[in-house]
Amino acid sequence: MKIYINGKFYEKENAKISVFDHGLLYGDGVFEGIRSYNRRVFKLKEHIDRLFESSQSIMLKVILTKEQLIKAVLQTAKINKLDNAYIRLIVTRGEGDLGLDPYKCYKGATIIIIVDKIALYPERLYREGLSIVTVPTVRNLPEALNPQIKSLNYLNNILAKIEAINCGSDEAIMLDSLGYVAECTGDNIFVVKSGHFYTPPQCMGTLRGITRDSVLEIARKNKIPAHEHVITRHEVYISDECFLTGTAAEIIPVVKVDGRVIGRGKPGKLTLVLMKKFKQLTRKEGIKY
Ligand code: PXG
Repeated sequence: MKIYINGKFYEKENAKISVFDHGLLYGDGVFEGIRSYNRRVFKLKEHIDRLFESSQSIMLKVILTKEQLIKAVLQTAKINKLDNAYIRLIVTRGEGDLGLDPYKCYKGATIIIIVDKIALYPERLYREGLSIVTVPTVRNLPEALNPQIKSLNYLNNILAKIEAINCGSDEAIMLDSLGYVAECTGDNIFVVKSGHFYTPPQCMGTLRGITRDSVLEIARKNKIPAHEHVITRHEVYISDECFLTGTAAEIIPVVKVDGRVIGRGKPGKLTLVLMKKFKQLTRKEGIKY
């Protein structure tokens, strides 16, 4: 496996950056999780745009231009000879001293790690559906650390994941500070009611997921009404179907929430149609390498 760091490729055991990098010391940096299918990087431009939005918001200078970053990702995918891959693009604040001040940092690292697969959930759960729970840890407040910023600081999500696992559950629903459904620890959430899709609006403390956008795009094309709307736990409990979306997870059905069986307790019809359409989309779109 060849890992890209600042324009050079290293074997895994030699791929190292400084312990003084604020990405490590403070989670000060941004990242993207990207996938490739059949030698095409899916929604690469969208991921790069979001990375730049995250870095703009935290005043982090990305050394490469968007075009150079796209090239670097494609080159990393090509050099590693993987047809299907999970690509982690990371930009750190760089080396500083043992103080918060980001203006003292230099040598920000641009890192691209690529692996042949990522299994967020066991394969069985794509057929059977997830059982998820609402957890006490509230999603970061947009006015504190906006979930739109895909930063290296994922403790908020990790705490929620710990709570879910401690309850014997596969995944957590995180609420926003008002008590509305925000998102899961690494996925966006959708419910289906009477043939309509609903997902929380991005302003309510959710990441604007690229898979979420793909689902909204598929819904539009297939004339499935889809709404970005606040969702309460009650609305999740009484939904006909529920599913999660994310680059790593792709689209995964949910069949139980806080002990309530959703629909018939099996992956829903529209969810299954959507999973098929999403698969088709991933096989035909993307930038070739
Ligand atoms: N919400 C959060 C908090 C995320 O971290 C999503 C939603 C879905 O966004 P995309 O753009 O991927 O549809 C994410 C993305 C991991 C992992 O290692 C997590 C994500 C992506 C890639 C890997 O758990 N989360």
